[in-house]
Amino acid sequence: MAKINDLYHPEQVESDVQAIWDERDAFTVIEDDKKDAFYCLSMLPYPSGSLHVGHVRNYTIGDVISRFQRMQGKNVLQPIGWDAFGLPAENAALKHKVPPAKWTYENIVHMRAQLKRLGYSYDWKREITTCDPQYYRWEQWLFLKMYEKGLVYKKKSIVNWDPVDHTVLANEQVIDGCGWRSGAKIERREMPQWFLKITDYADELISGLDELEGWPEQVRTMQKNWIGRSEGVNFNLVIQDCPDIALSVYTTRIDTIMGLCYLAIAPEHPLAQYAANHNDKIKQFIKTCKHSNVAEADLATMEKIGIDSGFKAIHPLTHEKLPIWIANYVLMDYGTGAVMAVPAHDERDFEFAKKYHLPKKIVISSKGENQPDYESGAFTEKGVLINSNQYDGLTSIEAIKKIADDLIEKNQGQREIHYRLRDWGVSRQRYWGAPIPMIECKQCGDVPVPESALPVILPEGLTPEGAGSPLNHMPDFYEVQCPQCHQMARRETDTFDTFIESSWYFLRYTCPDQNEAMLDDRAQYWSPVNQYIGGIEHAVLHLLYARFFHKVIRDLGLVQSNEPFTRLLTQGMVLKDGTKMSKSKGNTVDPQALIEQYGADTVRLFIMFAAPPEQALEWSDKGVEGAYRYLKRLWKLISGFIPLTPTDSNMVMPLRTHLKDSRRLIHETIQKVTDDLERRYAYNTAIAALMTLTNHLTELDETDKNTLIVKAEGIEVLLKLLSPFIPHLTQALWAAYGHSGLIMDAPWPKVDLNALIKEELTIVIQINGKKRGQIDVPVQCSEEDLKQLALKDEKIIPFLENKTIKKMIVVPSKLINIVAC
Ligand code: ANZ
Ligand code: ZN
Repeated sequence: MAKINDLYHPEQVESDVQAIWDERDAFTVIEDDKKDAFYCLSMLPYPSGSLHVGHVRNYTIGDVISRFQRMQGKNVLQPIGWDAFGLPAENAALKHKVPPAKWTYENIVHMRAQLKRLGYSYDWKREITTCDPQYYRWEQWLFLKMYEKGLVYKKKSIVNWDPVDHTVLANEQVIDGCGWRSGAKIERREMPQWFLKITDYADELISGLDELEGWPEQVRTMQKNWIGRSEGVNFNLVIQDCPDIALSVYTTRIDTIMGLCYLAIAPEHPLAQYAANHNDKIKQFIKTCKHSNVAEADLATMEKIGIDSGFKAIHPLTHEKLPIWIANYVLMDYGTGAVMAVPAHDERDFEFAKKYHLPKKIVISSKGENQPDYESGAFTEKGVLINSNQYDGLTSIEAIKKIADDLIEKNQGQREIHYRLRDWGVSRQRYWGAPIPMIECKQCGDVPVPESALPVILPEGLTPEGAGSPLNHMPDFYEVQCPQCHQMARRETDTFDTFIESSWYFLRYTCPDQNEAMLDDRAQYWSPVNQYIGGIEHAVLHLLYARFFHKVIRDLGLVQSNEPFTRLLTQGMVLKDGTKMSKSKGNTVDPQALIEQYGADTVRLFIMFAAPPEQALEWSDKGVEGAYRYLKRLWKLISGFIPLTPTDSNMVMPLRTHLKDSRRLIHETIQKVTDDLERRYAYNTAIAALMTLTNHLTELDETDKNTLIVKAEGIEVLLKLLSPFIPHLTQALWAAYGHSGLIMDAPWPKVDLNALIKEELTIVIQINGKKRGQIDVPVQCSEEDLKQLALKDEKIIPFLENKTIKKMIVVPSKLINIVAC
């Protein structure tokens, strides 16, 4: 047996153990059909400079799961990489005048070292950096495949334009309607951009959610709401004196059609544009709308403004003439860009009608009563139709069907399904992203870059200076020959949204060295990811885009599964003094300093012990110290114990009761910890149970043979069960006990069911319902024996003096109640 220092020196222990892992290449994993694959993935970090506590939490959870599964005999893949494109690198470039590439790569070097210091069991041979052309060439390739399949199109769409800096801004760069650097009022500008048809998959993205039983319900609901499927009716209206422009509206409440009082159209609607040509006031109004960038979420609360277009539409059923208003609360890219306004039954229409003194007509009543009073606001619920001629008396549900049927029969409308989900605009007018592999030719139009010319490499040495992407000032980049007609043409200088890189990286980890194809058979072996771990902030966009890409890649025949992530764990925030840690609040904790002070194992243990993974974790310096003190005690217990040789380990039977209790505790702990790790994600209670076992084993200090044997068993179990949490300490002591293999490759302990059997039970004795004592009895003790034992108990006898026993009630294994008076 190697000599063990009886004091815990985490720095020494951790660097020694990490050297052993390196030497043995312990974290490299290869595909093996004889073993069950388990793919455990934590969301890849953005290389912002250094790890924050949230990262440490995310990655520790992932590492505990990976190590646990490995000890269960699974072939475990746990990779890591860098989400390396994005805006912060450009901002840093502006500030420090360094190219984004240099800043990014330097950050990666630092953060990689931090991850290694924490002892995470990543297969570093599979590391991915998304700004590496060998990575993004395959998403360019995928984009071309999607283009071939009709899943890509170009469309004019609105961007935030900074008129001073002459650049497009991301939404987060627009603060209170002004550019973050220039302070100039931001304009809405239309620019041609590339879109991916995620809406083609909208139905499957909803129905697939049912398959995802391993996801938090909350995340599934958020995705469902985001996709926002709605069923409604689209119908056409004739515009008086303007036969050339079509007006149709989309409504989910066709039952309110008799309450239609005016029409509202988006400022970008062709009719609004037409009206503007003849009217300066309207022109001016549309210009004002351009300045306010409306997100869909703000529609309800924004100030609603509008102007009468002067045109009138004919009601399809009553043939009444209705005014057509241009209104900022109608979105051009939802439905038809026009709304049938029903002020009595829609909040937005109500507010607008009130402001502009437009009429309202009540057509739905809650119980079929005649003149309900909806003065205070709109009545938006469904009910019974009134004031609706032949439809009076129908319920909303009946009317929605009947009126739709009637309109369809008269060829005036049709049923439609709409989604709130928009197609995914992937063009970014930014430098630090993957180039979009397209060329614009004056003769041929948009021409895809031929596959053989991939990757389109982003020049790395540039430093953006604020006035738009430097690619636009680089003819070497954008001047190219058209692949079709060989005339000079212009390469696309927009880059991909960085959500693209994170939409498929989990598949590329399975075969990162494959240079002939995007994916190979290994993707089939590993995917889908068995366990995905990351922040709730990615509940909608990242997870939705990744699901979309996975389905597209499936349809290309490259994987077979329908969904990318079988189980999902969303870890909670890390708080300090009850608020979210943030640089601006100055309440951050630097994990690096803690690792230097206490070692990686202490930090890992504290994080897993302080809270269940899905809940918020309140940071506590005292808690960190507590974890450290526990590890010192653990070290002392184990290093001070001399393990037995195998020939020595036969117990002398029978075992005394208290040693049976010890064995029972050991095996109950295995059972509890296994269940906590496998099913419940309850790492904190698993650690609490292991601390209890540690205390128990510390108190077991006799030196007779049986005690030593039981203690040896307990210590081995303790080391193994703790090893996913504190891999360094446990490996060091494992080796010191003479094991040549790694503890991470040791099999997870098995529960000895015999050890769980309780031989004695503690039974509470009550007299007239009050607890008066307790006795230990053999498990097989009969009811009759139990009654006799209770009556003879020393504590009980005095209570029964001069009393007659009426009856005795036994609750098996728990208590006996003596009724006496
Ligand atoms: C008449 C009506 C009466 C409506 C009523 C609601 C309540 P979802 O369910 O999200 O699909 N709408 C349609 N197109 C719009 C656009 N481009 N911009 C803003 N609003 C638009 O919502 C469909 C409802 O949103 C439609 O049903 C329409 O208002 C409005 F008592 O039509 B409704
Ligand atoms: Zn051409």
